[in-house]
Order: sequence, then structure tokens, then C-alpha cells
Amino acid sequence: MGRETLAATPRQFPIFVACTNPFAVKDMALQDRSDFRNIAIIAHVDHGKTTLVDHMLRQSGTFRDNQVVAERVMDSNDLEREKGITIMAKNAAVRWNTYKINIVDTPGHSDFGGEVERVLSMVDGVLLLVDAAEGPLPQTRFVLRKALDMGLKPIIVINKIDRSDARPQEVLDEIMELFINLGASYEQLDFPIIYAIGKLGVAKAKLEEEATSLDPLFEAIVRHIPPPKVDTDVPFAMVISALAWSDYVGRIAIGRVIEGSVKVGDNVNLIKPDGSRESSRITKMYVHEGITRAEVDEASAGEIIALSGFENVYIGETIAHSSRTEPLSYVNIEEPTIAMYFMVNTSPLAGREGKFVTTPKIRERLYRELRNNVSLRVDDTDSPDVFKVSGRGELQLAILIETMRREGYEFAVSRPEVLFRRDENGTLVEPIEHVTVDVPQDHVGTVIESLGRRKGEMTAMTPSNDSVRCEFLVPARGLIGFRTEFLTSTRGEGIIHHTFDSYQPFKGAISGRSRGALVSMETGQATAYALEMVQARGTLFIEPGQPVYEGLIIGENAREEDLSVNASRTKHLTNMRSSGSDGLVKLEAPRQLSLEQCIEFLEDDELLEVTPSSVRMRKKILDTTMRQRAKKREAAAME
Ligand SMILES: Nc1nc2c(ncn2[C@@H]2O[C@H](COP(=O)(O)OP(=O)(O)OP(=O)(O)O)[C@@H](O)[C@H]2O)c(=O)[nH]1
Ligand SMILES: [Mg+2]
Repeated sequence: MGRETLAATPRQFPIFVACTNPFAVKDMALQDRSDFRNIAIIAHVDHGKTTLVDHMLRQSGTFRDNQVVAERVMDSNDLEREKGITIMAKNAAVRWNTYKINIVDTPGHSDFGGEVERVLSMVDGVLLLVDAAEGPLPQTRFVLRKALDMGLKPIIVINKIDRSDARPQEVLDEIMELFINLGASYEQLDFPIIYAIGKLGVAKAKLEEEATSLDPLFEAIVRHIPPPKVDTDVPFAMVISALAWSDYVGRIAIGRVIEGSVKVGDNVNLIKPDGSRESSRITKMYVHEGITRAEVDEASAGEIIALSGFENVYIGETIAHSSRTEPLSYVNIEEPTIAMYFMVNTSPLAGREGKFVTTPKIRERLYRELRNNVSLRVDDTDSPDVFKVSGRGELQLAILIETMRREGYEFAVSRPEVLFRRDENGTLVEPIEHVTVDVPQDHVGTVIESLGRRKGEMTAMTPSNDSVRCEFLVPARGLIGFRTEFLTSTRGEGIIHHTFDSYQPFKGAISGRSRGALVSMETGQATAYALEMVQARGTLFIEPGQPVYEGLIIGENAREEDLSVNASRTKHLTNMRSSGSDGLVKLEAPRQLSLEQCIEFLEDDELLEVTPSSVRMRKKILDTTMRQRAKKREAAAME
């Protein structure tokens, strides 16, 4: 696959041809869906969804006995493997006894909540996984709320019961409480419970039982998740819920057949949400089998199918029999809460490292992203070189930035900003996040104080073992850049999670970074001699020999204000030492900031320069004197 397509779509699995597929579905009676189940696996991040899917695949005979299969095989894209998290929801299917179970694995990180929303319309039930030690966390609440709102049948899987700190009974009580808080119906409250060690591929319906396989889980799925309710006597219609890419056939559109049935060769309409239509023909059709797809000639309501040959179809659009002219309705995905501005790189080092550096290239790439990334928004701005990209969180935007730089793009981005709105009375409202922190006793005070400074309101506090769990409602604004401070103040022992909660009236000003930047006032090459002097002022981000320019951020000041420093001065050359190795200089190793840490560090008057080989932070105004003047003017205007 070319690099350009890698980012826009997850790496896909090869497609089998029907005749080689051991699970040929051809003979199945099209009207009879009682042997089908469509489920999604939802949970908070890291509660074990993808690991459980691995074992569901294995135990249903998806792989050959001697086949070498990667761990967490569904996390197939490069960034997913590197970061160890799921970013995009993906389909698979397993066979258990006479049943076919379509499974959608979803990401648990709150920034990718849009992925969960978009796939829930494909399924009839969910497995809600909850870590037996951590219990329900903010994203558990978010995904469960979505599933209950859609009337989906839940099965609770209390996972990781092998953990030494597992407390399954308590966690069950907490889940019950969560259901009640979310206003679950009496019927929804009557959920089946499975206890599992996903990592070992075992599950059981009662804690005291011995678990030897996932059969109790499969049984629960078959018994409690309803088969698709279908009407096959009406014309064919489906909604596209996912897009994928295959090296063999190109773009693939995936969705559930909602009504009727369809055959290869049928004429269909592609109906856009605005009602406009294009006619087309079904040329190739697939169903999911294991982690691959099998070609089929026909499919009917209830099945999740994939179509190739539709180059122009996007998520949320309808494909239907040519007699149908109205689109099917599609779930509303929650709105983005934060935005960053993406722009052409204008730094003195611009254009040296990137392959795609111009406005049209950046613009085209950003708009292309919208085709797959349903919770993202891109807007042109008053300035033709600048685009506003809005998403659900810093990580979602960081993943886009990382993907683009790997494809060869070079650009600059601004500090994330929160998206305010006006409510129906015209009041300014801002996004509020539900934050859960687990912190050791000793650090609770510090955390409460610093979230208080960020206009956080504590809503609950529960001690558990030697740590304390506190819940807060905090303006999303207050959380930008908070993670680093949190990790420092809890010595890396704290755990923080947050999820969008609601819009609430503006909470007032929140102050930004507590430390200033060390900013280069010269252009040249950093020298050890100069950096030795600068390091007395704070923490360095760069090494001797690196190029610097006026306005480049080379470190963090120990004090609150910014400080202009000379990073490239050389000793008067009375001797012949080169600038990179001048004398016995003792330099601390620089602090290497990851892309996400850089985004956290940025202030409003700064930009992040992103190229395939570097990320550098800079001041928007590079010239030292002009910058200081602008600062004074701003301070005067504030008074
Ligand atoms: N102790 C224990 N650890 C488990 C179990 N299942 C999974 N894990 C570990 O939990 C971590 C997260 O597992 P994943 O399967 O990636 O979790 P996930 O829910 O798919 O994560 P996201 O998709 O990023 O939300 C991994 O380190 C797993 O090895 C289990 O049953 N017991
Ligand atoms: Mg996962």
C-alpha cells in the first residue's frame, strides 16, 4: 500500500476468494437470520477488548493450528501497534457452533469516542467490558450511555479477574449503579454477567466456577443478544458505517444491510444525506470471515457487508435499491470539543524536510481525512494558508499530525483551543469534561488544588486500597497541558482519565503554563558552550550541533516568564576548537518531548513546526524585539 493511503485507512487484511473460504455462506436461507449475531465490544481504554477478540478468533477456528498470529491482531495499523491502543473500530466475524457472530472491536480512548458512535448502528448488542480492578471509568459511562440510548442489549464482561487487586463483586455493584444513573430501563438492568480473563481466553458465568474456554461468553452472546430483526420483503437498503482499503480492490465501504436483500449485478442508488443520488451497480460484495473477507454473490438484511467499486461513498451515506430515493437516517456523532489551526510552515527551516509542504497539499490531505474520520471537522479560515481542524481531544489531533508527518507532510500547528458555543438563551457555554483520577494518598491534596485552580469541581472521592479515586467536572480548557503537571505532581503514580460530559456556562479565566520558554535570539547552530550557560536557567530541549533560529523554543525556563537566550554563541576563537565540542562542557541530557508533549507545552503565542524528521516549537513572532513589543501592547490592552 502506498504511504498516502496508510493513514486514511487502517491496514487491511487480504481478501479471500469465495471458493477458498471454509465458511461458504451461499446456501444459507436468506430470510433466516436466527443464526446471526452482530455485536460491538465497548469499554474504557485498556480494559482488554482487543485481547479478548484475539481469543474469540482463536477459539472459533479462525487460524490454522500452526499459524503465527500477532498479539492483538485487530490493532493492525502502525500507530495502533506502536502505541498499544486501538484507534479505529474494525470488523471481524467468528463462527461458534452453527452461529455466525459479527464483532466490531472499538477503541476505548475517549478521543476516539466517535468511532464507537459510528459503528453502534451496525449491531444489536454490546459486550461492555469492565476491568475487575479499575471498575467503570469515564469512557465506560460514555460508551454505555450511547449503547443504551440506541436500545442495544448489553452483556457485562467483568474482565481481568486474574489481577491481584481484582474486586469483581464491588465492580459489579458500581456497574449496577452506573446503569441506574444512566436511566437504564428495567429490561436493560437485567443484564447477563460474565467473568473473564481475556488474556487467557477463559470466561465463566459464576465466579466460583472453573473457566476453561470462552464458551460461556459465546453462549451468553447467542442466548441474550437478539438476532437481527429483518424485513427481506422490501427493497434493499444499507448505511455505510466504515470505510477501509484493500491493496487488491481499493476502497471498500462497510455497513449493515438494514432492509431487503442484494445481489451482485443489482442496480443501486448511492444516496447522499442531502438527498442527491448517483446510480451505480454492485460489482463485488464480501462478508467478514475471521479477520479477512469472503466474496459472496448475495446478502440480506442483518448481515454486515463490504462493497468495493464505490469510489465516491462516505460514512453515513445510503446505498439502496434503485427504487429507493430517500436516505436512511444515520446516528448523530457528538460534536468536536477542541480545535487546532494547521498552516503552512513559515519557519526559517521550512521546506527542507517535507515532501508535501504547500497550502493546496495540506488542504487536500485534511479534507481527505474527513472521509473516514467522522468526528473530525475541517474549516477554511479567513487566512487562505490556515485551516481549523476540530476534534474530540488532543490525542485524536496528535494522531492525525503524526500520520501526516509520516506520509511526508510538513506544516505548523497552533495550541489546541476549546470550542465555545452559545446555548439557546445566548449564554456562552464551554465543554466540561468528567475527570477521574486515581492518586496515592500523599498527593491527593496537590491534585485537588491544581484542578481547583483550573476551575475543576470535585464531585466524588472514594478511597480504595492505598490510593484515592476522585471525580471532577473540569472545563476542557483547564485540561489542556494538565497531564504533564499531573504526572510530575504525583511522581508518575497517578492515573487520569477524562471524557466529555456536557456544555456549561463559561467558568472564567484559567491561567496557562506555569513556566516560561527559553527562546533563542540568534540564528545558527547550538553550541555546547552557549547551552552550558543556558541550562542554568531551566531545562534544555536541544543538543549542541542542532540548528537554531531566532524565536525557536530551546527549553523550559525555571520561571514563569519567557526568556530570550543565546544558544549559538561561541567562545572567542583564540584556540582552534570547533563549536560543537568546545572544551570540557558538562551538559545535562536534553528533555526529549514527544509530539503529544509538545502539543501540551504550547502557549497561544507559539506554534509547533512538524516535519517528517523533526518537531520544533517556536514563537509565532520570531523577531525578539517585535515579540516583546507585541507582548507589552497586549498587557496594556488587558489593563
Ligand atoms: N491481567 C490481565 N491483563 C489483561 C487481560 N486482558 C488484557 N490484558 C492486558 O490489558 C492491556 C490492554 O489490552 P487491550 O486488549 O489492548 O485493551 P483494549 O481494551 O483493546 O484497549 P483500547 O483498544 O486501546 O481501548 C494489555 O496489556 C493486555 O495484555 C486479562 O484478562 N488480565
Ligand atoms: Mg483495543
